[in-house]
Amino acid sequence: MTSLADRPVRPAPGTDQALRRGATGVLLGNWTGASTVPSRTLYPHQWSWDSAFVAIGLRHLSVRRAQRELESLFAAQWADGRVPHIVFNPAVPEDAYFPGPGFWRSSRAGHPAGAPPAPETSGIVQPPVHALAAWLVHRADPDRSRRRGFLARLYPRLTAWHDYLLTRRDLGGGGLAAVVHPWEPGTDNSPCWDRALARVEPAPPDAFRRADLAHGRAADRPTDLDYGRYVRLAADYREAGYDDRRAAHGFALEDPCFNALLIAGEHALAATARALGRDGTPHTARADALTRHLVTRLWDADAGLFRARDLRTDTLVPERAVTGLVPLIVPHLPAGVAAALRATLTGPGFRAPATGLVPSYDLTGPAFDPQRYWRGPAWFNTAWLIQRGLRTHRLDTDAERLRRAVLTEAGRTAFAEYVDPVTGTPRGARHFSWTAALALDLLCDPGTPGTPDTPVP
Ligand code: 9WN
Repeated sequence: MTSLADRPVRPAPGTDQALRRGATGVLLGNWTGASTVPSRTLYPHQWSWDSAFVAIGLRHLSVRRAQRELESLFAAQWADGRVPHIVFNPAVPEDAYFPGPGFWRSSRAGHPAGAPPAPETSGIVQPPVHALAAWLVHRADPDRSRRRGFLARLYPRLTAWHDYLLTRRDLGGGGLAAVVHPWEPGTDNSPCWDRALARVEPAPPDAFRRADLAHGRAADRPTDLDYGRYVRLAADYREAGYDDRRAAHGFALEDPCFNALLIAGEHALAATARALGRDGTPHTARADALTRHLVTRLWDADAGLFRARDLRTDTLVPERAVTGLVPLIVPHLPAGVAAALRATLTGPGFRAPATGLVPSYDLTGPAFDPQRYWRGPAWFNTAWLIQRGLRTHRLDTDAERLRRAVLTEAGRTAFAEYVDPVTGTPRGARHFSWTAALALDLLCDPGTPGTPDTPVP
């Protein structure tokens, strides 16, 4: 293991060697042998979009290990194409994380929907960052990737994953993928979900026991009432056999971040197909159609950002969140959209007093909370995505400012899970894997000024 830490990473000129060593140490410490836990304490299993972000950083340390990270996740893919949001490590005790494998019961309850007999997984999904991650891992060492047949093996799995989202999850019939649980967009406790969640009858408090409060401060984490609703939604889905055609889906929204990542993923699949000697145009066509639907259904020109659409009321949710800025990663936005997003990003709602990272929710919004999970704190993965988007649209000065903020804040906070945007205090877990991975990525791959940094070669 330690030999990896000693292996020379190709850092950009003038990089901070201590930061590099720190990030490497986090990724080595959180590696379990086949994948990386987000945090040894709070999240002791494998999470879906965490693994994709981790692979993007790991490729600078060990391409082989980055490949394994994604391969171990896709080994737990269901036959219907879904990639579960958690893959449980059987060696970890049931009570180390709630809800654990005993709650989800994927191998039995999910059997009709195509859950594998092993490993146990959750039944919901997370944002599709994987095709982009696989492409970036391939690009880190294309010869080695080809020798191992990495893309050739992953490509059918990635297309099945996107097919699932574009068919079973097009619950609004408008060509976008819907999320059916607040854990699916990855921004669990965002005020964007409040109204839809308020319609859900919470599970009684004595029906479950939270494990997160043993490791995280109650003021940082979701409330018990929200947890009761999370449990109810997940249990209802489980009772419907995780079958999207049977499930009532009391919570169904189209999230701009989730769908923007799907678009970036389709562009990455187009590049992947071409690298495999196949036709990339079906993926490009899909990406173009998705981009049109994203703009038609979720763009709010007056607010200068994308909003989530609640499919139960067929209305846009009024909340302004960082997820509405992430579509900057979409390469072909209509004229004026990227400039409007940049104006919102640098305006009073998202310019934080104590960090160069982007707050998860509008600083001036009614539900803003600087400490609580996705209701204000600034996260590193959204900053990474937005800096990539800024570069895609040749907004290099802003991109560089954000890249530097990721590096500074990752080092200053001991790779915190998130940061209070008002005081700069680190919050949540420390030695958090995607914070380390994405900082490492921006150290080693600062992007080329003036060049659109899209996944397409
Ligand atoms: C539920 C692992 C995950 C991230 C999510 C983040 C948090 C879990 C939790 O941790 O969610 O999936 O228990 O709160 O919100 O984005 O993937 O790091």
